[in-house]
Amino acid sequence: MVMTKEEFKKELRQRLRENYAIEVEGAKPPELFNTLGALLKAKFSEDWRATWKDYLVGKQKQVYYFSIEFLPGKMLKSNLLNMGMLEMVREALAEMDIDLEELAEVERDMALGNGGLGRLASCFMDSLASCGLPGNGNGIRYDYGLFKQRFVDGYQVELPDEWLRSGNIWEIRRDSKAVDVRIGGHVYLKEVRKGRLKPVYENTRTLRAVPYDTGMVGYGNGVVNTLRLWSVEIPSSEEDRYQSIEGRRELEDLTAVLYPDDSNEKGRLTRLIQEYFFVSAGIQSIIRYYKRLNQPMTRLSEYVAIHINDTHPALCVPEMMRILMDEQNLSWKQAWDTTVKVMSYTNHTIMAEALEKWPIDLMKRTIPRMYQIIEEIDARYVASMREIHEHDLVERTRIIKDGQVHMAHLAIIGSYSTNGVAKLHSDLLKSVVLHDFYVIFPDRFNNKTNGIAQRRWSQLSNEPLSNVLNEAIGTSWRKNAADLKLLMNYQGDQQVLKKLAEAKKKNKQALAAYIKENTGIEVSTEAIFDVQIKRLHAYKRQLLNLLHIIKLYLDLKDNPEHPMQSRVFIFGAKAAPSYAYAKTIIKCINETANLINNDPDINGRLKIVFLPNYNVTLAEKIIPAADVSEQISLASKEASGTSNMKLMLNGAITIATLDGANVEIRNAVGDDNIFIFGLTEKEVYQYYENREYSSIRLYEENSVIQRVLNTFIDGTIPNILYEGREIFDSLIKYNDEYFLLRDFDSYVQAQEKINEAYANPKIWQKISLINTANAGRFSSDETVRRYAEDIWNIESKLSYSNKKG
Ligand code: 26W
Repeated sequence: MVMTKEEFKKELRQRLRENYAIEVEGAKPPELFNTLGALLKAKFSEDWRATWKDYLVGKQKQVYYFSIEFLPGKMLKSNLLNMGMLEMVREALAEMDIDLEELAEVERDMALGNGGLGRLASCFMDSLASCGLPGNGNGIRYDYGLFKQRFVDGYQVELPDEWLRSGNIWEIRRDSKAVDVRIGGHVYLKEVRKGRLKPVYENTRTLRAVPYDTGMVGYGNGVVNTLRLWSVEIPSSEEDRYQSIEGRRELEDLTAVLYPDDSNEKGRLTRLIQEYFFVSAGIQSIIRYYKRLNQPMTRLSEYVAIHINDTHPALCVPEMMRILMDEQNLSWKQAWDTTVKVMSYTNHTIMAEALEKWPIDLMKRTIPRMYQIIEEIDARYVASMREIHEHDLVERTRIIKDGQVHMAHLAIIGSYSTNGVAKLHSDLLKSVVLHDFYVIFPDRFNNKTNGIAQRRWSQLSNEPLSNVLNEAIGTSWRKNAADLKLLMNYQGDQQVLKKLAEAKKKNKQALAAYIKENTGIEVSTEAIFDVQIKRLHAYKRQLLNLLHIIKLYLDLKDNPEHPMQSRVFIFGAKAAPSYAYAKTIIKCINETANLINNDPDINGRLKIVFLPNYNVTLAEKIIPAADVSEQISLASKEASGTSNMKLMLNGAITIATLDGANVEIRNAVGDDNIFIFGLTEKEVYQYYENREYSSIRLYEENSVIQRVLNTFIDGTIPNILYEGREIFDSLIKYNDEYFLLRDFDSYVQAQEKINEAYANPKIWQKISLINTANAGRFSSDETVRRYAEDIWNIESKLSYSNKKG
């Protein structure tokens, strides 16, 4: 596949002439980017077709990863890296006075997700292809991605992300693969022959689902899998029904926008239609493909695995039942046994408000056939379980209750595997959140700790570090992240430690330049770059981070001579537009930043930088420059976290509660190489048990907390008259739901330990090395291999073809 520099230059010139009638000398970044993209797509399409053919001819079992969110970010450099062309193309372009980085800037972030769940899905797509595993993504092609964030007077303002305005070079529209999805209307069952009921639909609406395929290129292995994203259109059969523009827009708007909530289900009609739309389209296209294998439908699970990424695609269960019964004439039992053997489900959050529960009437009105089947699943579940389990347990676990359809219950009952995304989270699912289901289906519960695509999060975003690693331990880590462990042999090697420090400095200088350019704020690279990057949510406790900063500020105001390690606190965080409290915290952080950044007494020793529009590409700029990784959620609340793994891989040192995957990061590096503080999840649950948490008492007993909190209402922090009161009341009047005041002191102490460690570069750099060295286990290559082995029972193309011989 790989071409020589000369061949590349020749083809690029040729394509520019053909597509734009221009010479390379006259070409601008947008034309160059599109031409380069088209050239690469043409190159990997050979492998794409071959991969698809091998899977078909080999009748190889494939997994279909259903996710309502995917967050690939930019793909140019990732495709170049995985095609083994990055260095060659960078040089070839340079020889034509073109800077590859400039072209990469042109590409719009593909931000079809909110945060952790969506990015994990994209890391998995990269790892499945790079491990040669037959894995496909199935989702929605939103016209508008996650909103763009701007700060106006410190407030978050949302702007539409029209990412498709200048087209998307990576996708292929597949008209021939379009399918119809039926919604609305009424459905009743008519006996067509003895004992065989068939649904009859009346005044339904038909949506045309058109797939757009994007190649998921594996790392240096010639494997190219498919990410299929569906877009809605008016079916030609119903053209006359949509004569008015608004009528047409109303339909086309169904998949226009990504819902920007990442932890609060809204129960909106359009969201429900979105969930059914990509599920039905996806399963129809899978069954169409499966028919080409000429195998009985009852053996579907031997060739197809469907993964339900959180509850958003849980309608996969009743939709598979509909197709197997209504279209493939299987009996209920045959259909059910087949469906359960095909489906597996991952839970990504324990937050009650995030668990989807759809009102019965909304579902009945919108997807009547689905509701009919869910009702039958629920009835048969209750009937079968009543024989073996006590009544209340069955009632608590049934799917339909108190007027709502509990989507998590549907996903668990309708699949053979339910996993959490970190050990602690999976244990909490079994012991607390889904304990009733664990009692009923103990064998279905398992853990699959999250991972990250180390190629993007080190090789692509941190070349200074990657070069030091290549020099010290060779390049095997690029293919096999576990080899990062070889770096442990250099924890005492001053040369390597020095080079690692220089790489970090280089990245800090690059970020400092970006901060200056985009915010006007001057930051010193001598300071600790302390980073908290994740969605804004009360349980993630960005507010606790702010309370600590205010404490440091007051200390310096009290005693400007006070020897303090200078720090730059870097925040990146979007708040769901309807999440008022989160937006209040953003305002308070920005106003505190104005106060501290411009206070002559502080004189630059403390800086707060809230970078707007945090997304994948900004993460790639911030993470390599980070010294400290803030993972400070209240124990038990963060299912896993993945920024913690990315920051660790890039040599940042973690200050963390024992929550989510932080526990496994601590196990990996040892207590000397991480700064742990705060309540454990057991202690948190104890407070829930004995209902003894009293923030007012903590406030009254702790003068430091008093001074810090009073800055929110005594005018010390300007321009937050309402917001300051809201924050103060949330902590004192409403008893501090996420125990910030309880963890404050130990957090401050852990931060002081960080100052001490940072004051000794040798110790600091050694700890940083140990974190990078032990980050290999958090590669998503590892994670998907475990899913493949333990859940999906799929094997890599390589091992499969060897076996088939
Ligand atoms: C219905 C609204 C909604 C939308 C998205 C509810 C919940 C979600 C996601 C499940 C939230 C999410 O992204 N969860 C994060 O998933 C990551 C990947 O597993 C974990 O690392 C994070 O801890 C978890 O918060």
